[in-house]
Amino acid sequence: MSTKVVVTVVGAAALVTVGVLLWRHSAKAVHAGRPAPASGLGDVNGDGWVDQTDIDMIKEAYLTEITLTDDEFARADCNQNGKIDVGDYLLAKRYMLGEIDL
Ligand SMILES: [Ca+2]
Ligand SMILES: [Ca+2]
Repeated sequence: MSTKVVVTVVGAAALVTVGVLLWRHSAKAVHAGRPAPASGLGDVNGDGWVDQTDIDMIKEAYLTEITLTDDEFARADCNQNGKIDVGDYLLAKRYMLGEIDL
């Protein structure tokens, strides 16, 4: 095997390794979140997870950029005071980070 072939093979292997590492990292990032509590609080979109998507929905609902359905509203109202506010945002975020339970 010539030096040129060896360098090419090693280079290709390195590229595949970097690609796999990047793929695994991005796959992990997609699943960042925490399984929803039995109450469903915080899991605004109802997919079984409290993740950044839910946090963003609470923020956007608070800023009146989106309108939630009745079910989404009930799950977004983490402090159960009948409105979407900063408290809901903080509770959902802290739940997602494992700091509290809902
Ligand atoms: Ca969710
Ligand atoms: Ca609330």
